[in-house]
Amino acid sequence: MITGLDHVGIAVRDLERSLERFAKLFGISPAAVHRERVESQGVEIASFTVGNIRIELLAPLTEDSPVAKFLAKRGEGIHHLSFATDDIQRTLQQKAAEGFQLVDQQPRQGAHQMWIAFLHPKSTHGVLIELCQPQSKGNGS
Ligand code: CMX
Repeated sequence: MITGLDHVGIAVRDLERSLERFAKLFGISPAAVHRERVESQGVEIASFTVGNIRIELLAPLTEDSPVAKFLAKRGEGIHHLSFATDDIQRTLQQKAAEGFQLVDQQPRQGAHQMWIAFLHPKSTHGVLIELCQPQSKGNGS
């Protein structure tokens, strides 16, 4: 079951400059920013919380990563919406059975010690949807 919005992913070219800008906008202190490299996804992230929603800035680590392709094709902006699920494996199976196109057949390791898996934007009206589940709440299989 999908239980709520976990975070909004925003693709950026320059992580430092965009972080400075968004930190000013939302009044975020450097200590409240989580930084992480997710090599498997080819991204470096900076994330922070506004109210109860996490904002995740994503900058590409390599030129062939999905975020680099996105920036080249569409420019900076909202890259994905991530929704929390209490059982990511089951939710993936259910969404596939309902006709949604899976990017990931199996959950993968993402930032913040989460299992993550994507649904293709072609099957969700142009919005890249991520499902996520904390690794502490199950092994993703
Ligand atoms: N949102 C909406 N549409 C998107 C998109 C996005 N984030 N990324 C790509 N698209 C669209 C493209 O614009 C293109 O549309 P058109 O055919 O109309 O031009 C279409 O999807 C295909 O795009 P593509 O550039 O040819 O890219 P691919 O098919 O090779 O890959 C996708 C698209 C979604 C499968 C790939 O980006 C992917 O696997 N994404 C999931 C992984 C990911 O994004 N990781 C980074 C974040 C990691 C994290 O959060 O930790």
